[in-house]
Amino acid sequence: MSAPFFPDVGEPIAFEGLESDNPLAFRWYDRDRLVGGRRMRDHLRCSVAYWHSFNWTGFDVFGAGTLDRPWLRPGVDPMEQARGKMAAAFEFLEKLGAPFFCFHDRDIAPEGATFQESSAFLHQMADEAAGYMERTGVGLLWGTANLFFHPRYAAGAATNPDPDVFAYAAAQVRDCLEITRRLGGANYVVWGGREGYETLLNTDPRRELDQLGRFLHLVVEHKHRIGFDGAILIEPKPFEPTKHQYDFDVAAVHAFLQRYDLVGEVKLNIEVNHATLAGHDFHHEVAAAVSAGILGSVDANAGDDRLGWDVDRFPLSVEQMSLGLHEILGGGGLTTGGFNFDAKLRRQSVHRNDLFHAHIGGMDTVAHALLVAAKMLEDGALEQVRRERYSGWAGELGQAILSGDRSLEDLHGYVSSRNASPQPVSGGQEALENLVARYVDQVR
Ligand code: XLS
Ligand code: NI
Ligand code: NI
Repeated sequence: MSAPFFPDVGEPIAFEGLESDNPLAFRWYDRDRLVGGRRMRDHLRCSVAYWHSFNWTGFDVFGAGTLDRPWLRPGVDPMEQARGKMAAAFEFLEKLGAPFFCFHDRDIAPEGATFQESSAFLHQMADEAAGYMERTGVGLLWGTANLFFHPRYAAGAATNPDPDVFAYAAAQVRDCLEITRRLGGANYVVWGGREGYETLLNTDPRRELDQLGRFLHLVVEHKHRIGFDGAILIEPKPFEPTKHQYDFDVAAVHAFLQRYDLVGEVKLNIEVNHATLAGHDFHHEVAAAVSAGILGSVDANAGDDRLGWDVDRFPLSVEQMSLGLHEILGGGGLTTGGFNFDAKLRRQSVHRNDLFHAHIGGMDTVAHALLVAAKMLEDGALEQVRRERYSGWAGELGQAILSGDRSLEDLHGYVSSRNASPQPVSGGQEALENLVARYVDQVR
């Protein structure tokens, strides 16, 4: 087991443009191209998810691993395996030219026999990572603690009925936050995979939410204590693995942040397929977060129209990403956040090069979408329509209503005295959909 792990790719993946038929080149992702005065790479802040790309063998609930991943060979000392995995990861990151990666603590370091041993393993692997990051210039978009894999977390971490499990999770987060800070992480993510319930028959949701609120406060307090200047992000997901998760969607998390006085301290990491699972779409979730001022980052993947679980495909829909990016840019763009490909290969994509094809496709999709969104914004394509649509509210009646100057009684008088009969106006949806399609096709 030794480098190079990706011998078919010698040089970093280059931008070759739309004329290129080289499958190992970017057609849209032109990292230094200026888009609205900002480099494409700085707009998108693309990131590779360590867990799916380097830690997953292709196993699923019905079958064993399929992928060619020599660094995951069983029967090797776990720390030696972790080092091999990291060598493979940074070779890939450097050759792909992605500026960031993301990890769970248990992706980069194995769980030891005791908490202390796990903690020591994690700190050793963080030292290794620091060396690779220094040499390659790759940054850390976010770190996170895996609070869902180990059997101790079967009934949740912060929402567990046993306070000892809460304490264990807190201790794990304390270590992970610490190494995220040390590695210059731009964010720290909390995904509550088992913060929910399987049945209400044995669950006290009020108590569990209070526990979750307390947990988040501990994370925020510690962040300030150690001087971590990244953002704390919650990642909404409605269910899976549990039947119901408290962080259901953007609206539910926003209400949670308000209820526990965490607005201003915690933002959101929105995942495309989690939006779909919640019965929304990505566009909706991003718009909800931008309008509430709580957008942090994006996990860019896609679901499958016919599968109701988190399939985590690499994103291919330029339209979907363009609409999300249009909201993001309209809200001022990403600051600490980025586009993390929380996406995995299909189980039959067994060749190591498939990892490159997948990420190239994902980065090209978001790059193309960025150009579409920026151009639509520059042209005011939707803004003008929206402004016009609400123009009545700038008039006397609209202003008086909004400023609280009209009672129900007043409005009754207003309508009956004029015998008013407002007429419907076209929402123009089809024309707007065609307009978006034209931008997708025409942007270069
Ligand atoms: C799972 C989540 C997970 C988080 C990180 O569905 O997307 O991968 O992003 O814990
Ligand atoms: Ni995710
Ligand atoms: Ni997910």
